[in-house]
Amino acid sequence: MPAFTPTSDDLFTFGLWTVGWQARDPFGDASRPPLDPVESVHRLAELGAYGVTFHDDDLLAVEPDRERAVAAFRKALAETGMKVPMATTNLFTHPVFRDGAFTSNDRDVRRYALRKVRRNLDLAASLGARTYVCWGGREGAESDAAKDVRSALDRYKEALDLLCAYVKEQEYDIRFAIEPKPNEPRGDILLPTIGHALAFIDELEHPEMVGLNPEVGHEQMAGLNFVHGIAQALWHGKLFHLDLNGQHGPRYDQDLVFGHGDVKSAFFLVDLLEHGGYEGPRHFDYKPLRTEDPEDVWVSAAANMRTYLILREKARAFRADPEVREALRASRVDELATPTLAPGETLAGLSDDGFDPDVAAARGYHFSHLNQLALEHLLGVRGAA
Ligand SMILES: [Mn+2]
Repeated sequence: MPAFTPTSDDLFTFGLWTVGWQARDPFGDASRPPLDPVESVHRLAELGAYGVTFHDDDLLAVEPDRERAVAAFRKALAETGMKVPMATTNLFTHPVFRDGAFTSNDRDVRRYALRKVRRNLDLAASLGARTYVCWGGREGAESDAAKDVRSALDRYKEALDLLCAYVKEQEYDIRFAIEPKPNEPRGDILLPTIGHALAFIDELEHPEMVGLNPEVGHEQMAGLNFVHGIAQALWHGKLFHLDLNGQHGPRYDQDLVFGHGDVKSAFFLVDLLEHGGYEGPRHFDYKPLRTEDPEDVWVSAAANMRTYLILREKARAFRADPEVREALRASRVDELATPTLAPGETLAGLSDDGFDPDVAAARGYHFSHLNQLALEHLLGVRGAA
């Protein structure tokens, strides 16, 4: 039995806002005291994480002076060897952003939002971050009368074009990653899914500098298949980063521990990430349950990484199982990789080769057997390593 003990080679990262969440919700006050980011860096390093990520405001959790807070954070990184592969801006907590940041109807707010991002981009670059996430949680509306969506998209594009131009001017090695979400906190959020964001990126001045940071729970809130979304993002070369967590279908954003929601989807997600060519950080964006005490927070942080490693082991065993390989062949999964026409063949010249649709229609695909094999690997009754 493998130990499932994470090391920095596994590239596990956590947002400071995850373990640091004080568990305020719309109905209740904080259930945990503020957590010093310095403690988070040390505790996560001890647990085997590779790095941390942050919003500008996360650094100020216990030290309101920005300069002192940044100095303490840098010291903790140096002491632990923890990396900062990604950073982002809080454009949602302060009431100034209640109608959005880049797409607020109020032009002064939009200008303030750009300055806030610019300042944290400078810090992110100095900490070695390569990805800058844009989650537009307040970019949206509750009333279709209140937001001209076409103008809002113009302003969204303006903001990203300006940010890309700034990064090029400063010669920062940073790319942007848009994080789609369908709703919450706004009634309807702009760029609600992976597909909407992919189409938007094509309209930008520097599309090569902008990709995605999809989150498990966000796509599942929209009733969508996260594994398919990630596969399409990979296909477009746009999976710059991702947020792993758990969700039980379309309801409020649960941010559960990775695997504590739809575990079968989590299994196929890990299988895809491990075999699909994604080499970036495995980033957890979860919230320790509100019921938990400060020590439980670290138990939940460790659970994310352990679950990922268990699923990675199970995905490997699934792929290595001779019966699975046979079932994949029987289901003709590999045949899909063969181009439909032969080299040199044209649609005009496509002959029927004696094809009988009734004979082909009689051939079963045997997907139930394949799915059951996956489930049995996941349940631990097959391929125990
Ligand atoms: Mn979430």
